[in-house]
Amino acid sequence: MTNEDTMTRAPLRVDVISLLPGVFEAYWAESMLGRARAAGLLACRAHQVRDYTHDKHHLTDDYPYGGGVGMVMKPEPIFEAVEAVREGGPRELVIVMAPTGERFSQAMAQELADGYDHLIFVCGRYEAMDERVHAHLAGREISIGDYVLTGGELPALVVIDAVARLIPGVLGGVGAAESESFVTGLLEYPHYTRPPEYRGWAVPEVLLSGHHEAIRQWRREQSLRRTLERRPDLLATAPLTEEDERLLARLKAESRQKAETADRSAGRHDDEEVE
Ligand code: 4G1
Repeated sequence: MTNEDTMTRAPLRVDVISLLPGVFEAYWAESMLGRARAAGLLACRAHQVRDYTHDKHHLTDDYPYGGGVGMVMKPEPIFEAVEAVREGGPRELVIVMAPTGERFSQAMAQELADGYDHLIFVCGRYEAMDERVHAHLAGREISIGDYVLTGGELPALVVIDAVARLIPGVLGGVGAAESESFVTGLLEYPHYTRPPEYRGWAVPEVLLSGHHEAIRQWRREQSLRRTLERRPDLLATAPLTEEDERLLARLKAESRQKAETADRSAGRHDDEEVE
């Protein structure tokens, strides 16, 4: 038995500060996080930032100092909402979702799952949040990628989903976490289920053979082939066996040969470059 089988962890508490808390509640209610919540592994709550305003119009945004387009989220309701949910424990972290944050990754999801019992997410709307939120409230700033969005809600849901499924017991059963591409460091092999033929597209014969070693080899080759074609950058860090290295050398030689054959049929010779 391993430690992970016997050690229990504190349930993960997640609080979100947002102008659209209903978005979170809807997703949590429908997804498997609902079950994890019911099982007491996760305690998720979304809070309306507008509830922390004090003025009669419940204003959460204002004009930018210095002028310019768009509105800026006021700092006071955000600070007060975070202070209302904060307990101040050592395993608590305030995460501000922001396009200027660190790029989110599976490694970061693992760090958050392992390192904290209480995550507080702050989501922006409008053009931006007042800089004092970023400078003096954020324990960490995270971005899920470079594109323009209307708010930080979907990014926060992405991070919460990736972290929550790493909490032991949240995922329905074991195993899935093991073979995933981020664990092997390679892209995944293709998956098939019934029927064995659909619209003339057959499932690869080897998968129906019951020959476990042949299946393992086929899947590994598929993973390596796809990674070489689509994400060669991953090969620099993926843990590879000698068998993998031999297979990769063969696949690389194969693709070089293919390229040469294509060149010859296009009337090019040896080192000629293609525009
Ligand atoms: C400039 C994207 C602005 C967006 C440059 C990923 C995006 C939070 C994220 C924006 C947001 C780029 C994220 C932009 C996000 C204030 C409210 C910021 C929404 C806001 C590339 C709008 N990961 N975007 N600004 O989208 O919150 O976490």
